[in-house]
Amino acid sequence: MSERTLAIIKPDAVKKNTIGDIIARYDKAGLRPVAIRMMKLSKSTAEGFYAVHKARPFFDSLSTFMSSGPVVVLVLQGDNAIKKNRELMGATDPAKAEAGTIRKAHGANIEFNAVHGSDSSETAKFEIGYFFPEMDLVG
Ligand code: IDP
Ligand code: MG
Repeated sequence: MSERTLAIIKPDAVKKNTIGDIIARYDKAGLRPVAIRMMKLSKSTAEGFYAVHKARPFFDSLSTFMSSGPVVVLVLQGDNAIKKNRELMGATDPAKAEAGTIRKAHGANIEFNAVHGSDSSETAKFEIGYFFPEMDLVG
């Protein structure tokens, strides 16, 4: 079933010039961008995006990291896009991520881990709406 997921190429990956490599991986996996936006998040925008984690000890550090430099926010569409993107990304901790995954290739540690991907259809809906009005989705 075709569905949409939200991906973010995080500030660490943008700084390392890996935008092209990461988007090529989406292309090869059949995940088609239907919206792309490059932006620098304010700290409060990052906090709102990660509100589900606000009780976690890493929340402040994560929000600071996510607002530390430009990011690329994408909506990807394809069959089983949510699960497929999670598989492409690999485990949250790059040290535990499988070979061939984005986080294995470009993540430095459990915080600076290169990419975000929605983890369910409910979070995908919230996350897509957080960055894009419906009219900006071209697919
Ligand atoms: P996910 O990105 O694989 O879905 P989540 O548990 O949703 O992982 O965490 C969101 C983000 O918070 C992670 O991608 C990572 O950047 C950061 N993070 C997760 N766990 C930790 C931690 O234990 N220490 C520091 N940062 C963390
Ligand atoms: Mg998550």
